[in-house]
Amino acid sequence: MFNSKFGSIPKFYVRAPGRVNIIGEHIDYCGYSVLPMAVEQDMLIAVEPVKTQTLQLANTNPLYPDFSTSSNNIQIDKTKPLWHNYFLCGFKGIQEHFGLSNLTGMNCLVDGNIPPSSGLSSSSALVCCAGLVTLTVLGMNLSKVELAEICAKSERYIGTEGGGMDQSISFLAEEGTAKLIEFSPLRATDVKLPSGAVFVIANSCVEMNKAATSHFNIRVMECRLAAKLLAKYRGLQWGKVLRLEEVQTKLGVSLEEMLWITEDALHPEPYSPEEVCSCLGISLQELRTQILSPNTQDVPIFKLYQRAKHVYSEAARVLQFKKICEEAPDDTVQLLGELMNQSHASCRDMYECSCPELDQLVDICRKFGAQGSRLTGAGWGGCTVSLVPADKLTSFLANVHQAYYERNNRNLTFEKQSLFATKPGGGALVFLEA
Ligand code: ADP
Ligand code: NG1
Repeated sequence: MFNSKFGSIPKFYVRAPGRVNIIGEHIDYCGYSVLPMAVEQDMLIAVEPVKTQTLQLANTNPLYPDFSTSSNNIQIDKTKPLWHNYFLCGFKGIQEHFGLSNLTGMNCLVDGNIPPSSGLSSSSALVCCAGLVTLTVLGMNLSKVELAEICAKSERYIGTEGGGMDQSISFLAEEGTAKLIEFSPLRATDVKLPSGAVFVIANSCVEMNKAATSHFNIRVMECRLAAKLLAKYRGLQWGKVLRLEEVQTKLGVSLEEMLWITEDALHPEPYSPEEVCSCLGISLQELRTQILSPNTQDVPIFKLYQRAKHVYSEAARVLQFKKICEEAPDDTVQLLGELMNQSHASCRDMYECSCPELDQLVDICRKFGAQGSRLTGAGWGGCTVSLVPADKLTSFLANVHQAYYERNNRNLTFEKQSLFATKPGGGALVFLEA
């Protein structure tokens, strides 16, 4: 296909994987550690550097049209998350990091098999792959941590205010191990998953594009406002506080204590923008221009209590999960499953990022033998991840297939990618011709 598109052959190839987040949902952008692993599905780009300053992109999937632009005038339209804009995020991130305005051009053919908008990070895999393509074309070097940080920052050009989990695991993943990803500074530690159980991904077949809706950014802003209100309540300098983790660190208290402080400081009834302004002593104009993102300017209510409760409890569950993996007691699988179930309940009830199909799928997975099952990724659709004892895997797959996919006549063309067991895969790579 590369040959028929560009009349030449690629000089090198780059791959970057998607991921499944085992536990720790919607807490990376609050500063808290998460526990993902890379999946086998990835973004693969065939590349030929060219002498002109033209960037030409093509895709093996006809859903994604060809695109061409000058490599020294990169424009990313935040209002339309078209596929090529994700590539441009990675490209621009590297360009800016090295302060380059004149980049050589390239021909690229993209091929991806991560189900899009399904919580397995297809978007970040594309951004990371494009970043590594650009670095390779330039003949420059960066560490994996630097690449992850650059791509986490540059993916925000698409308009979503994400944390760094997806880009970090795409670069730092290693085959055979999940990773605890910690931030500020970014680092990844191996987490040995229990033997005797398998992680199974099931796609609800409901797609939710983060950049095309405001669901995701509203949650980020609710957490930001909760952090400011909590900081002000405890007499901290709240002006520069952006993340819930900063409040905990500044107060020097445990996550459990943060849950108590949340009970005291915030009320369960939703906050209007006017109430937020009066709590912080700022004007509506200041709230909009100095705190909220462009696509959350007109949000009528903010649920600060519920979001903070989810974040602090989920952050604690991640640490418990890692500890159980390390200590491996006899009932490891059961304990991990319970934490995954608690995580789903909190995502559904406190963070409101589930949907009826995900809740149904999680129930079906538990009914057919999963010790734990939860939504993974941003939610509002997309995939679940379930922890299934290895000896139940075959019957689990058959029963879930029948109960969710056959019975509901779900998108069968997607069937192969909809329900599968997965194990920790490796991170991004460059393949050069020998
Ligand atoms: P995810 O949770 O998978 O990251 P997003 O909604 O954030 O989902 O991003 C999905 C977007 O990523 C798609 O709408 C598309 O623009 C882009 N994308 C995903 N897979 C591919 C692919 N194979 N080729 C090109 N673009 C892709
Ligand atoms: P996905 O599942 O790829 O939409 C998003 C964010 C993550 C994280 C999760 C929720 C981006 C690129 N990704 O992931 O940082 O916040 O939601 O845990 O914004």
